[in-house]
Amino acid sequence: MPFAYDDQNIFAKILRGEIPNDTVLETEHTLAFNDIQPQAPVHVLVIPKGAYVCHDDFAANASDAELVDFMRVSARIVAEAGISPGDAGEGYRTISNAGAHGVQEVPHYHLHILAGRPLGRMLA
Ligand code: DGP
Repeated sequence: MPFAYDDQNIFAKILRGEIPNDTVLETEHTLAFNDIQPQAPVHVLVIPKGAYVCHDDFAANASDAELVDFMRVSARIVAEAGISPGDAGEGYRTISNAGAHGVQEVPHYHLHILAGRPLGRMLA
């Protein structure tokens, strides 16, 4: 069954410019902005500009160009924040919540990038 995308979700409104955001990086297919309720000193949300509900919708249905752009933007966020272990940074965590059990609040696919403090062990 195809995913049903609700174009009234808050990130769709951000993408349409109907509500403001604190943009970190924007490309042709991707927008990254600071989370309004940061859970760590670095808390950036990376979203595709296309209408995808969650990770598997995006991963299965986005074009190669959208997928590559999204991943490269996520890498640039990490690099520019200086948090990559490859650059001797302190590291970070990426999270993507999906659906009810994943406790996804906003039904537009997004990747959380969290860093800047020890994040603790968290698998659930
Ligand atoms: P979740 O869907 O549970 O993965 O989390 C959604 C995140 O989106 C949550 O950390 C708070 C953030 N958020 C919700 N509304 C807004 C908003 O209007 N602006 C920004 N920048 N972030 C928002």
